[in-house]
Amino acid sequence: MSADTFRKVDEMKAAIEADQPGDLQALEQFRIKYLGSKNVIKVLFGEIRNIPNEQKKEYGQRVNAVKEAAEAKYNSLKQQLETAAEEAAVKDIDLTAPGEPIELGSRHPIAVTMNRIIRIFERIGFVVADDREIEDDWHNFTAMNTPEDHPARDMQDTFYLQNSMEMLLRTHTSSVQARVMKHTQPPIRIIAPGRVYRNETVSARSHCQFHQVEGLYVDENVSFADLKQTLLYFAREMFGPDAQIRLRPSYFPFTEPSAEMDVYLGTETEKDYRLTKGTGWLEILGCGMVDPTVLENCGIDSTKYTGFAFGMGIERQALRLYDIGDIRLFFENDVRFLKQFASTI
Ligand code: 2NL
Repeated sequence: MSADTFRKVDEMKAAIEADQPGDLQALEQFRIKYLGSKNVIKVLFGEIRNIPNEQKKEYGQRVNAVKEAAEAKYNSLKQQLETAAEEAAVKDIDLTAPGEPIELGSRHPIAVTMNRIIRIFERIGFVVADDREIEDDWHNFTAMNTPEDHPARDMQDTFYLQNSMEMLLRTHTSSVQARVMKHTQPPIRIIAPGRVYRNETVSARSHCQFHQVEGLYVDENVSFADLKQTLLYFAREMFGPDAQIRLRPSYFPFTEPSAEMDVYLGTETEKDYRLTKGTGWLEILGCGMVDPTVLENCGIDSTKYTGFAFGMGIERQALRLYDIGDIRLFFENDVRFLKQFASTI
């Protein structure tokens, strides 16, 4: 009886030696058979209870040797077959074949225009600030001195989140600047570019989403003269060294005094004539001295510090820069439109 059982061990050893898996699939079958959770060697181990006590030790050692032989064979074959498979895969690659061309994309004209504006202000020390598009009522309106009954706060003009009148899609990037002022003491010199939203009927001239660059400079002794010279520098960088500007008195809840700035393009080209309605002057931004209430709202001592701020829309400038007739083209992601800007940086 026990000789029979010993013979089975020898047969198993011979079977393992004879088994020659030729590929990784066959090797996996080998593994399942001899090393898997229900392997055939376990049956041999189970037989140990039928072996007379004086032979148990030898029997156990021989079955162990079979198990180790199976493991060793599996490990060396695995390495061999994997290497062979890798070599076979590489052998079929034609290293002389021409590569797949990578299609070059292009920057969106709004991004190009916005980056140009950012670079101009970066050269005089402004740093980009960025924050969320879904804002709370406080950062978008209250901090900016916009009273409860101001039309901007109306459901008709602002997108509120369905479950809360406290949360909305920001209507300007002033909210970003309010956040910076809350956690930074002057000097502050930032620009806040980004997407903003207003509940407007979409047409060729206006859209419910658009882009803005706002700027803010707060320090001791910041004056309206600093504002004017900063904006003149910007106009000359953006529109050429001969650009002229004019400031017209205006009103914003967050600045006092406030102004709107026009740039002189002239009326020589048909395009400039049309764009400026025959006046030669193009309105490009709103600006003013930051209202002391806004500074105080954001934790800045208005008896010690003053500041100027400005805000401009990007779409109108991009329309002019590229002579585009319809603002909706910016938001339709039509590649036939976007491809035309492939050569811009
Ligand atoms: C416009 C006018 C403006 C500002 C934006 C601003 C920001 C802070 C404090 C005070 Cl944190 N003001 N921003 C000031 C004046 C005008 O934008 O027509 N934008 C398209």
